[in-house]
Amino acid sequence: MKHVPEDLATFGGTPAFATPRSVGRPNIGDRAALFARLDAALDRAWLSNGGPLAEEFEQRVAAIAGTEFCVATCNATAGLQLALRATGVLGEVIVPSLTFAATAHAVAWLGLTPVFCDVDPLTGALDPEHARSLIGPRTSAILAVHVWGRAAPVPELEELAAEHGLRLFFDAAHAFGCTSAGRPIGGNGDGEVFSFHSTKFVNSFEGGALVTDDPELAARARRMRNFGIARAEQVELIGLNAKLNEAAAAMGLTSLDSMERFIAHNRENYYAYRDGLAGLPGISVLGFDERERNNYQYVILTVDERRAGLDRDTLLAILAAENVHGRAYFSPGCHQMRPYADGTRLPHTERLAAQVLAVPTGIAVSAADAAAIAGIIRVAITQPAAAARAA
Ligand code: T4K
Repeated sequence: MKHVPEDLATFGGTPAFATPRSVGRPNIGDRAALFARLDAALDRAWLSNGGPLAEEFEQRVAAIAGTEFCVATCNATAGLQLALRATGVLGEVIVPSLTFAATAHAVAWLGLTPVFCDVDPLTGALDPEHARSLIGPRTSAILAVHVWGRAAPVPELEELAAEHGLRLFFDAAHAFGCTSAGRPIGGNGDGEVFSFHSTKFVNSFEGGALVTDDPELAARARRMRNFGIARAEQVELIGLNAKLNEAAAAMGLTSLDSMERFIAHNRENYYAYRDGLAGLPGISVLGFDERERNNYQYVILTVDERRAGLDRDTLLAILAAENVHGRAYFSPGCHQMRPYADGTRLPHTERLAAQVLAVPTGIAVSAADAAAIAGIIRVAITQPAAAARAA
């Protein structure tokens, strides 16, 4: 346990952890169950193209999302592209800037124009009123994000989309297993897309899923996922190869088996951070609404330099010296990334992007680790000037 700044590794103290504690360390479920599924797939000699494991994965994801249809994909980026393309979206798509680049890239890669929207200054959720001001003659869709697993303002966005005849999608990459107003995230708007990337709390190595209650969208996306093939040798649509293979599905199913354990573990870590950081000036832990079901997979702090005496990047460096690898998720906002920067300014996004810090969680991090990491932050914030000089 660190008590005074001299204990910090930046001052030459011993690093708090001998091995790294990192954001995004994969949760790994029951290896025996995984290997049994892989064995069965090898015995069947059916490794991709709608195998039984991928189909079972789709059924289990749809049940959790509360949707009629699930189209599993090789990753969420492809899932977003299928959703947009299968519904014939053209022109401009309103997206938040405070998100991973994939949200904007999915739009731009299809030749559509992402129009960046500002966010709520506290929660980081897309601001429906700013979105309204961005709607023009070329706008055909809104792609909102349930950033860090907290729901976007679904009812306001549904109203806005209906008022202007826009398609509405949700990038739910972070929000698998969560609810919004008590309903599972999955069935909102025209469709929602989950990520099952290795860094997500339920992972399939790489993977994603488009979930929807719209039979036409599901059918078109399913064909487009497999080169637009309707039946053998009959290509009806321009498609891509976005299928989930059987090895990925085996991992996905094995992760689903342990999902409740992963959530309970993440929740404990979240409370260890929240308790350990309570009352620290300039440090806030983004809360979870306990009336909802949450997956607790991202523990997000904001570092207000004026009150904390340290900026986010200095704190990241202090933590790195202790073998604690946080991430600035998401910084900069997409509107300031090279492919998109055109001088647009989004004040709330820019402030949050400068302050956000994701701290390590997941099963590779114990609640005691989380408490120790909070302790490091407490020492750094208590003597900010000295810690900043050293970092
Ligand atoms: N929409 C949103 C809002 C998203 O956040 C994402 C992805 C997407 C869409 C697209 O989903 P996918 O198409 O990927 O399904 C990582 C992930 O690659 C990315 O999936 C994720 N969001 C994003 C938030 O994080 P990077 O570039 O930060 O990854 P990287 O390689 O720096 O690794 C992150 C951390 O995880 C490091 O501390 C290392 C650790 N790690 C990573 C991997 C892959 C491990 O310890 N083991 C591993 O196997 O993007």
